[in-house]
Amino acid sequence: PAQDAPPAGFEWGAYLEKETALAAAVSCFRHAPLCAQWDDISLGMRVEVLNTNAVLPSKVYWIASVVQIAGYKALLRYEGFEEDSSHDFWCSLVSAELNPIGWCAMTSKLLVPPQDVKQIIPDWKEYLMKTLVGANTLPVDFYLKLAESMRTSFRVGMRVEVVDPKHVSRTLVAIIHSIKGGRLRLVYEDQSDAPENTIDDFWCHMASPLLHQVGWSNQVGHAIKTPVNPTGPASKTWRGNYDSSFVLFKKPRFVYMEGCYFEEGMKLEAIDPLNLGSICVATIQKVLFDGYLMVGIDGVSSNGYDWFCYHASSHAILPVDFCKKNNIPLTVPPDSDSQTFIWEEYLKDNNAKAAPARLFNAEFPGHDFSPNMKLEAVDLMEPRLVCVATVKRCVGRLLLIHFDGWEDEFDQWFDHQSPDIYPVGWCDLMDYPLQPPPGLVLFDPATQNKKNKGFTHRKRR
Ligand code: MLZ
Repeated sequence: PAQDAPPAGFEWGAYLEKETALAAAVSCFRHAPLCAQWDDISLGMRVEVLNTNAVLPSKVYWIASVVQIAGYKALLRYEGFEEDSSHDFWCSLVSAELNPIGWCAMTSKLLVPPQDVKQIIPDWKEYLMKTLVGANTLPVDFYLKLAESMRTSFRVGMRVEVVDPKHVSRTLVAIIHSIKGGRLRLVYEDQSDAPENTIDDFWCHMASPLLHQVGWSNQVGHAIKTPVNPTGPASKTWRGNYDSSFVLFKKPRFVYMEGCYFEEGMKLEAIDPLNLGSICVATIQKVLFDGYLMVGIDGVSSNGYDWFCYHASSHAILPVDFCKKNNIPLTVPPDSDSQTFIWEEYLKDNNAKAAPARLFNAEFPGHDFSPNMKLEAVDLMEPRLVCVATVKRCVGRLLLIHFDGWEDEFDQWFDHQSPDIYPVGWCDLMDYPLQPPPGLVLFDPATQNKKNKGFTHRKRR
């Protein structure tokens, strides 16, 4: 939609240079298109690209080498400029503007050296022969692989169940309205709470743990807001064409629920679903089927409306003392003092036991993220927004993500395999609007004119 047009002016290349920062590599993001192919992309690789340094009436091309890689973006230098970086330019490696060596010959395009180097090199043929020996180029099936990795079996019109952001302990039925880059715009079937002339919607990635097939809530014993009365006003109901079938959804890792397992009342540490930058003292409030758990943050409310469903294999739930061991400030209940909080005493005072550490998913294959790396990350409190962001801390598999230009209060913890973090250049590839750091671009209609359509954060606006 027009109102979501990216605010002109943000360029990753210039921004990275200004911040002297590196971008996390595409291969860090398991769900990102071409993740598995990224080993073939290397510095010094040669490509054929439009020559913008020419004064000819028709389009001509030239060979360039990759001098820097940042996510899906590359800094290119036309062949012939050698050590001269003054004409370097950033380009997307996945924009189809780059072609393998040999493409011009194959498609009868003209290769013409840039205006500014033409004079100094007398014999181009010989020059290229020398410089191209042993050089890599784009794999021939690069764009085919790209197209393949962007395919999805989700379809517009499918009905799904998704967490109710205004009431996170229950789900709602929603319809897939559109799909972009694997992110789904979901429109709730029941629009009776939507203000006049607006549509209540929600964005999430198709691999999001918040998304389920129709029937899931009943199957696992999760609360669901009863679908609207079908005789209600038609304008207040969105109708889907068909139910999402089970096969589309990534099944969480199997957990044994027999024997020693999570029990109601056990204490743990958990990422606060409504304040994703804090890890809190929490309690297992209910054990559902298929390994799902309802977790409540201690001391926030007692009505159960913000109990949150985490799977037992989720990396958002952690054993007691996780924060202490990792030097992370633990958020304690309002009537406790974080300076003096000791788990052992808290458990005794509350006559509760800690969930045994062996029940938590400790699988960690390792990752290549490190602090200060830049990426594009979803603001999960307003999941329509994909923002310019930085890895602030890495603690095991968890990443603390900072949104550039926003206060630390907006920081959020993500699992390194979260489907909501993307390489630099992902928005560009998907034609999805990227939220630049505020202040860097004068006017950003996407964040300034829209009301929050996501979760109600415990503290922030
Ligand atoms: N309504 C919020 C939007 C914040 C978006 C931040 N993303 C990192 C505000 O303007 O405060």
